Amino acid sequence: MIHQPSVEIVRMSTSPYKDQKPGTSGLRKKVKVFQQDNYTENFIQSTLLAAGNPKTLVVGGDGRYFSKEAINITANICAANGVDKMFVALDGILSTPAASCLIRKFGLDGGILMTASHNPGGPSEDFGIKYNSNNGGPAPPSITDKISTIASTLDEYYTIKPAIKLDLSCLDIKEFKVHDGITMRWFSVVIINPLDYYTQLMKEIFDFDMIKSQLFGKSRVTPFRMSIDCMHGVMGPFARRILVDELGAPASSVVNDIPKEDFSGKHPDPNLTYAPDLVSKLRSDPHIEFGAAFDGDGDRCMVLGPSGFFVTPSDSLAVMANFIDQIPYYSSNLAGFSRSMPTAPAVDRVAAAKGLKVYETATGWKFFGNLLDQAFISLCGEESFGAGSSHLREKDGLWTVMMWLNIIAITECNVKQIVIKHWTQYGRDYFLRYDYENCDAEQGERLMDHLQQLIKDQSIVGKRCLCGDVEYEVESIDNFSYYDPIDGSVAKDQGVRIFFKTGERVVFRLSGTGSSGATIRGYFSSYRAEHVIGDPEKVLSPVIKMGLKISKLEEFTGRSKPTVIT
Ligand code: VG1
Ligand code: CO
Repeated sequence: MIHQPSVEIVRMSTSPYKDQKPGTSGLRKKVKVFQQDNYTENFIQSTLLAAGNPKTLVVGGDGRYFSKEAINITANICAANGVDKMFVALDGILSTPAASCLIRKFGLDGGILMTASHNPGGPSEDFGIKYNSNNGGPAPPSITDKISTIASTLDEYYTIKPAIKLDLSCLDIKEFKVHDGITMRWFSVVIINPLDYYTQLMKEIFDFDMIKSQLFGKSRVTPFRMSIDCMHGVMGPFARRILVDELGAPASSVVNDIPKEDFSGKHPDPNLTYAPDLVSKLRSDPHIEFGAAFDGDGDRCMVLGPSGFFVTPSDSLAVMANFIDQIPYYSSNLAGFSRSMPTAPAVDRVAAAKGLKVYETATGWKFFGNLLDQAFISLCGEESFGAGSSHLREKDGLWTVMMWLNIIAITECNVKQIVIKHWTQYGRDYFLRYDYENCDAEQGERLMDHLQQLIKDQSIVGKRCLCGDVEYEVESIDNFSYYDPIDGSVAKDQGVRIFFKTGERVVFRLSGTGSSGATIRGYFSSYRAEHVIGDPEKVLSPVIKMGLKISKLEEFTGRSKPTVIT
């Protein structure tokens, strides 16, 4: 007979923390901050209250340090707060897209994800908690604002005694009798393997047999070689299952596939700076045709072609948009596309050619949720290595890989050929992002205040500046607001945009995913209908110079160089 332990609800007094304000994607702080007395308990209690006391949840995360403790804390608080059923991922390993998949598949009320995504992990690094709603997507600002409001005055939370300690290492169902002194209810915990459900979803979208035979079948003259770097994040088991077990790629195609609590001491951020091993592997072995790297929680993906040919995420989105109607899952009811404001508008050109609408949102996946739910869009993405579609409500790194493999299979071209052909047809949006990490919070504020002042007095509009032999004229400067066409909500001050008469654009905004200080992001773009083969640094050099001059970035930060260029 299964033992069904009895637990009792207890009320605990606590003191509020004033800093529990979710950023672009959840609450991210140093592990030590989450380890403070009741810090995690308070945040989970506030989240459950703000979310309207969900009854069914999925819980898991990117496997980083402190995840298991946080999952257990969450289980105890959920049991005491009226949750009936909690699905927990095996070993706590749940990619962000797989969480979205499970919420939608089982019709759950929401999900609690232990992730700080691309931020480093380990005892002295970052931890994070994010709430997803019943559509499978990140909670909208209406909920995240409520979480911080509740957290700022919270003086009690509810938990159970004796405390539950979950064994996450095997598939299991556990039922607990929860008493509050008067009544009794059941709380069940189901440990599941998310791989099965996610794989099934991928099979609904993609023709596995076709991709398998085109890329890994015997008819191919030279075997297709790829290298997929999981960066010791959550994606190892997912990539191995789908790419190796299902599609038949050689086992060596997937590397760094064991999830580690500290991502092996590295920064699980898939870009040219933080994934140098993959880049040099492709550069030194021209026979590897395709490369990809994921971030810690598996929603971001960097795509590389032969010899390390780099595909900007803005171009990757545009190429996927160009081919999406060749995939039956999408072609029958193709809707529009969407991109975050800082993302270069390459996808807009594809939409125009296909007669589809494009929506420009604020930064952060939560802004795509309504558009996807109302079927306004089929595909969306951000310049920060995230793309996704109507199949889920999160960006999805492995889906991005599958899209590219599908495009390679149907075109019989490599990544570089596909992208160059795209530029030849549509022109090229040269794009670079400069990140200035670890600035002081005041430095970031002073820069944004200065830009805000320029918006107020508008004196730079019409100003001309000679760079080399080209004269640039500022056409407009503003701070982007996103108006949600579905619920009418407005997200203000989402990034300062400076447009030039000749079409160039510079954007500055502060990151909302850091755990301390400030990261300033500068985004520079310029379109060329012709001259599509060129070095972005050279092409964008005048735009970057103007942007840095107008913003006085060096004066405010003392930085002459960014920490990361993507
Ligand atoms: C960054 C990216 C943004 C992305 C967010 C969450 O936000 O710019 O596009 O949605 O990270 O991605 P910010 O505010 O730091 O610029 V993830 O993969 O870290 O959840
Ligand atoms: Co992520």
